[in-house]
Amino acid sequence: MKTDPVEFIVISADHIRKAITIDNDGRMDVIAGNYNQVNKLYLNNGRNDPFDGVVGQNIGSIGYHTLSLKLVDIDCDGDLDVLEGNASQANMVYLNNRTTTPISGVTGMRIQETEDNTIAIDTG
Ligand SMILES: [Ca+2]
Ligand SMILES: [Ca+2]
Ligand SMILES: [Ca+2]
Repeated sequence: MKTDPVEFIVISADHIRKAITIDNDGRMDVIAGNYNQVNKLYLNNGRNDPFDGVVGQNIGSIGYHTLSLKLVDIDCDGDLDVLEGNASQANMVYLNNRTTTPISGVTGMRIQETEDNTIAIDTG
C-alpha cells in the first residue's frame, strides 16, 4: 500500500498579515449602531486604553433605526466600507474614502428602495 507523504506548511510571522481595519492601520476599531441617532466610528488609538479620549466620527448624517452594522469591502477597492441595516427604513452603504476620517462626510447610498424591517445584515 502506497502512502502519500505528509506535507507540512510552515507559516512564519512574516506571513501573518496585519488585520485590515477601517483606517488600514492594523488596529481594530469599533462601529456603534445607534437607534434614531447617527451611527459612530471609534478609531483605536493604539494605546493601553484604546478608546480613551477618542471622539466618535459620524457615519452619515441621519439617525436611522439601525439594528445591524457590518464592515466589508463592498466595492473591492481594498478598504472596509460600512453596511447599515435599518428597521422600517432603507438599508445604507457608506464607502470608505481612505482618509484619516474614513467615513466622515461620506453620503450613504441606499441598498434597496423599499423600507423593510431589517434586523440583521451580512454579505457573501
Ligand atoms: Ca484602526
Ligand atoms: Ca471599499
Ligand atoms: Ca474606498
